[in-house]
Amino acid sequence: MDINALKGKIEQEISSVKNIEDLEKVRTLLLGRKGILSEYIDRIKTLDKEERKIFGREINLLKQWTEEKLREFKQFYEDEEKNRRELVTWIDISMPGKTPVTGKKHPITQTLEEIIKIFSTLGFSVAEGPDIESDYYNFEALNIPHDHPARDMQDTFYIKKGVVLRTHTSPVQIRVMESQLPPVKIIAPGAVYRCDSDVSHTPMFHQVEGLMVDRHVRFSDLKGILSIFIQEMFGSNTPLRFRPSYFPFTEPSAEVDIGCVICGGRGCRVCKDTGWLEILGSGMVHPQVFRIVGYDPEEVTGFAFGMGVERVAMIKFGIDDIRQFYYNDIRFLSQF
Ligand code: 2NM
Repeated sequence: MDINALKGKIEQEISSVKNIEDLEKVRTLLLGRKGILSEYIDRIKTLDKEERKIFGREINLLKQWTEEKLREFKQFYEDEEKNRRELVTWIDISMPGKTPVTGKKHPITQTLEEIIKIFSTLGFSVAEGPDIESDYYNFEALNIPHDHPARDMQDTFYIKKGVVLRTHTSPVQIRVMESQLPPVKIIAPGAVYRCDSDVSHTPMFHQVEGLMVDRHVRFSDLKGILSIFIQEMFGSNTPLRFRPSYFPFTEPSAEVDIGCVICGGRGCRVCKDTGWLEILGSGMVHPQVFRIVGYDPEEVTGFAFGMGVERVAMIKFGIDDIRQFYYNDIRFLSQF
């Protein structure tokens, strides 16, 4: 019996092991009941006494050596498997988390809410009314004459004779004045409709109008409230001016301009080289409007104003095409 040849064969088998499955196959092959070593052990019985003693010891040592080697290999593959598992499940707690994609409020909603917040702080409450209005509330009660261009089919969406989509939120204020006595201090935010469409007009847009009626309300109150609004909305260093204007429902009337936010007042395409941007219209409520709603113009006075929310948002965010707000392109909307 050639022990060295057997050892060579065992070493060769062990070195062919590549993984834990190979290892179990080789264990059976070498140490199994019908394995190579058993075969040799069985043959010891056939030897004479002296040889049996020598080979018995040699084979036994070889068996122990083989068991030890297979143990080492087993340990190696088990450690390797354990390391691999730890590698995949290891969590680096210093890694930044995955930020979930969240929706945002539409820039017009953001602007509208900011305007409402400022006037709420100044003591105005919010009033609302229907989008579909009668000719009476939209025009007649506002002292807008029958031949006024604003009533033209070209500007107003007529539902039928005497019924329109409101062209401003002023009818809300008429309804409030009809239903309650002064003092009144309200803003009327909401959608309005005009038959017009280009870079600065959409057929539906939003307005915030305001109204303050009480005894002794003066033009200086209008100036004070609107100056504070402009400073809150566009920054405390924003230049502003009150420019004489005309509306059928106010007398006197004034438009409020702010220094052009694009060119800083030097003159550019956006402000048409005037250095100023028109932000809102305003004035002292016309005595005729008060008579229509049943207020006594000898007892009370008031100021009113109105602004386009899209226009405010365009100036605040530097948008040059109003239609961008309504394409619903997420690449545009996600910037605000
Ligand atoms: C504006 C400009 C000036 C206005 C007037 C009234 C009411 F109902 F009191 F007569 N509401 N809103 C008004 C005044 C609106 O928008 C440019």
